Amino acid sequence: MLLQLIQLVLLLRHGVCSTVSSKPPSHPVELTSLVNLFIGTETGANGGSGGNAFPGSAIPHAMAKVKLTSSLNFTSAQVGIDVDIAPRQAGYISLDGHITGILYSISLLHDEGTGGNTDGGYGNFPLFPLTNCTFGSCPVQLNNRKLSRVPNTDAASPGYFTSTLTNDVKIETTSTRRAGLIKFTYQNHTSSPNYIVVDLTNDLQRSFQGGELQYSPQTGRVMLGGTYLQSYGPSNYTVYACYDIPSAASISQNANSLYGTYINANITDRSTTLSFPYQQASSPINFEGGLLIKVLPDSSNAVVARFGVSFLSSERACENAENEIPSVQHSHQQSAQWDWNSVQGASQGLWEDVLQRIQIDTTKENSTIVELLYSSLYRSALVPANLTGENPYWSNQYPFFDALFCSWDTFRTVHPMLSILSPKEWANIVNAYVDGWRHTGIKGYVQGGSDGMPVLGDFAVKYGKYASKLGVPIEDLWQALVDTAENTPPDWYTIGRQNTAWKLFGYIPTDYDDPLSTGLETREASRSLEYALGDFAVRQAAVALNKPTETIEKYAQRAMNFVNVWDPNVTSDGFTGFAQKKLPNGTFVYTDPVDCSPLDTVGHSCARGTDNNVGFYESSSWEYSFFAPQSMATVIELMGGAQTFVNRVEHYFDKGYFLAGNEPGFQMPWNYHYANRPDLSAKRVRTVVFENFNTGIGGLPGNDDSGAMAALLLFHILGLYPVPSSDQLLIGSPLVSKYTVANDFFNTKTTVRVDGFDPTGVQVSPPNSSRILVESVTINGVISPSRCWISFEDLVTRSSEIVIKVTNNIQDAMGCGTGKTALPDSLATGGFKL
Ligand SMILES: *[C@@H]1O[C@H](CO)[C@@H](O)[C@H](O)[C@H]1NC(C)=O
Ligand SMILES: *[C@@H]1O[C@H](CO)[C@@H](O)[C@H](O)[C@H]1NC(C)=O
Ligand SMILES: *[C@@H]1O[C@H](CO)[C@@H](O)[C@H](O)[C@H]1NC(C)=O
Ligand SMILES: *[C@@H]1O[C@H](CO)[C@@H](O)[C@H](O)[C@H]1NC(C)=O
Ligand SMILES: *[C@@H]1O[C@H](CO)[C@@H](O)[C@H](O)[C@H]1NC(C)=O
Ligand SMILES: *[C@@H]1O[C@H](CO)[C@@H](O)[C@H](O)[C@H]1NC(C)=O
Ligand SMILES: *[C@@H]1O[C@H](CO)[C@@H](O)[C@H](O)[C@H]1NC(C)=O
Ligand SMILES: *[C@@H]1O[C@H](CO)[C@@H](O)[C@H](O)[C@H]1NC(C)=O
Ligand SMILES: *[C@@H]1O[C@H](CO)[C@@H](O)[C@H](O)[C@H]1NC(C)=O
Ligand SMILES: CC(=O)N[C@H]1CO[C@H](CO)[C@@H](O)[C@@H]1O
Repeated sequence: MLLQLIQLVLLLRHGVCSTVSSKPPSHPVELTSLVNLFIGTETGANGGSGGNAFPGSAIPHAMAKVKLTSSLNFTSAQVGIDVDIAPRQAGYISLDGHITGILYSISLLHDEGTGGNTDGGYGNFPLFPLTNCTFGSCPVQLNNRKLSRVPNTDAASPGYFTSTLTNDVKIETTSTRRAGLIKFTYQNHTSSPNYIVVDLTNDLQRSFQGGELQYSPQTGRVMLGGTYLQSYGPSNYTVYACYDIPSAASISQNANSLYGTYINANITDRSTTLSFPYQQASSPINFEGGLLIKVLPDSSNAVVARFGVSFLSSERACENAENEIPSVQHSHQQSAQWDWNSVQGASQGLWEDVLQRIQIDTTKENSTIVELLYSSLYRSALVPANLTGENPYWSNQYPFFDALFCSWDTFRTVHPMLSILSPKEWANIVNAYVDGWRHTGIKGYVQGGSDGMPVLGDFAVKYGKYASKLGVPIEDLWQALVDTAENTPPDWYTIGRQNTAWKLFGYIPTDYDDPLSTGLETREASRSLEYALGDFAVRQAAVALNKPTETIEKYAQRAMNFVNVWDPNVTSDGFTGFAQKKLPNGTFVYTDPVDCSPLDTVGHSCARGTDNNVGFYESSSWEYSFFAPQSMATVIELMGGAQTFVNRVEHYFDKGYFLAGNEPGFQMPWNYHYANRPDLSAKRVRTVVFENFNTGIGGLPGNDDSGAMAALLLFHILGLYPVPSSDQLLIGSPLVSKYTVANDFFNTKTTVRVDGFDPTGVQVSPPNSSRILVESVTINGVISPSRCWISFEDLVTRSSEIVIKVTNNIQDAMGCGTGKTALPDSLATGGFKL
């Protein structure tokens, strides 16, 4: 029943969005046509950007309308091609590389712009088109079948991907949430025998541990399932698929050489099953297995395969395919068995719906910025992916999402962007976080800290009052926060926090054996900083949800604990005072502030390694010492005052401690705001944007990190930066002259217009004559006392007209304004009022 409803919704949307005549009049340009899916697809080898972006077809995480089950690690169907050159975390890279399979990548931990195994992962159940070979000797194995792409044939738009192989087979893909269509056009091979390989064992990293394949020659249906390793960490997962290839069925009678399974090069004629019992295998496995089937292209030389995927069973995968892409009746052509245009049109319609939440005059604004804006908006809505109804762990009425593990990447920009543009989808995702807490005891997936906390705190602040309308049980959310802040799970390495130590010491001591729990004892300095922000999230939720004053006060105090890892005696490059690890007895342990920065010459292992040489997770003390967005005034004081702070930010950039692609540095170009120098932020944001982002395949400064980089660029373009778990957004001068943001929960539209917008400011280092400095911010006709921040309420909760007046006269733009509320809030100076 419910699944039928999804289909209805998709078809309905298709009816609205895919025909030219019914295009919404306010959007004469199809915004999907402005998305460049190849940004960030350059290889990470030889100094390339390695954005690991995924250009294949997918729908947004956020669109279908049915509620079913619940949360941990996975993704929806994403169809793309895979190449034989690593690194290739997303399977695809632009430029060279032979294609080894056309497949759907089903990610568990990551799916878009992530690190992990450089061979990639989740490239399950590849298909591959072969032509003009003799059945028994067709090159079915990965290294024998691989082929190059015809140059310049890769193309993609939201919901569609195509490429052509050097065997002249054109590939096209489109997809729904859990299903999709793959079309092979055997262009010059109408008279040659044509085949498709269905590969069971290869998953990019060759980590197959067991599984099954079953082919039904009467119907052309292939049902498969297998267990594979995740691309990161030791866990495995089991996934299922169902392929329908009717053009094989039409010739699949009992004749020889029409179908057969293979093991390595050995193809067994008319064998229909493969079965490998689960074996704890260390990859790569030493055999390959799959199915070879002969296909009969239709009158346009095409063969279409429909697939469904599931994490529950292969039968379920078939149901998903049937429900999301039903057969079309009375069809004469085989390839018209399914309505390709309807599927692609529906996907495009869903994307159009996401993209129109930011409206600009696409013909008037700088075309590079337009392309960056919509491409970023696209990528920031790919994940986390919606696996509602596919939870293999438990079942209840709550939604289930993957990629929550990447909260360390996404809490800073992806979730705040969702809070502005996609409240309903965000509520869904927040529900999945809360449900993860319900079922694993403690919410949050740990990287540097427990970064589900700022996400939940942010939701409480912005939507706490409206939570029931959004379907989020807000008291459960509150319990999830408190539980995560108070209780220590037996093993806090994967989930939760080391709260026993945190509460006992007010920091996470190094070289301390916790008597009650275990975990990886490392990165204690940055964990202390992150736990302080986590407690700030609880404080903010306590305020928003009218909790007792003592509760608010308790977490406010703990949010200030970041000062406990401040060692005033450490000096680096002439600057004094840095965050450091600390022993239980209070003695600091020295980490060179340069360690794990781009200038680190030692090459420490800076991620979650088992060593404990450095105190900081994936970043340096040079960078992390700035990390206390809840009380930047305190950081300024610790660093020796506003001028020293400004000098220190300048030095951080000039010396090269900044790495644009690393999350702890996201706020750095905006930090001048806190020292009353928004003029410097205006310049620095432009340098950061234009030195690190562009519309090329190398246009990302590193992994897209589940859309974190995309959402960051969006904020920079809009001239905004979100303060975590708060209703404040730092404001600067945007890179477009006017934009409107729409929110479909509050039914609001806020327009931000730049008075005096100056196109010469849209570059890496604008001349002094460029009007990029904010002179005033006027909200609904009233001049704001601050030109450094605006509130979520002004931008989202009500429809506003915001006018940012810009100037090139520094005298008119010096400082954040007058009065106590001019500077953005800090806890230590009485900010974030009750
Ligand atoms: C996830 O999918 C479910 C089931 O189709 C749907 O109800 C929900 O709205 C989706 N949520 C998002 C954020 O895509
Ligand atoms: C098919 O292969 C045969 C034998 O290798 C070759 O002679 C023929 O030209 C090929 N046909 C096509 C269309 O590629
Ligand atoms: C989710 O990923 C984490 C990190 O790899 C892993 O420890 C955990 O077991 C995974 N959970 C499931 C249910 O697979
Ligand atoms: C791998 O999969 C098997 C079979 O599903 C399961 O028994 C085993 O616990 C899994 N191992 C890990 C490390 O996830
Ligand atoms: C090929 O597979 C068949 C059926 O499994 C088997 O009987 C035969 O020995 C295999 N041949 C080789 C060369 O491995
Ligand atoms: C800093 O150095 C001074 C002088 O050596 C010493 O008295 C003080 O205890 C040190 N402070 C810390 C926090 O280690
Ligand atoms: C703290 O402990 C360390 C390591 O045990 C020791 O070297 C140091 O002297 C102690 N400091 C104080 C102040 O007791
Ligand atoms: C848009 O901005 C980019 C980046 O500064 C610049 O290179 C380009 O010339 C601008 N385009 C137009 C049409 O002004
Ligand atoms: C631009 O302004 C900066 C700072 O106000 C000043 O140092 C610099 O000399 C100016 N450049 C020019 C070309 O006027
Ligand atoms: C080698 C060859 O003949 N290639 C042709 C295959 O078919 C496509 C589409 O009809 C042509 O564009 C190619 O030239």
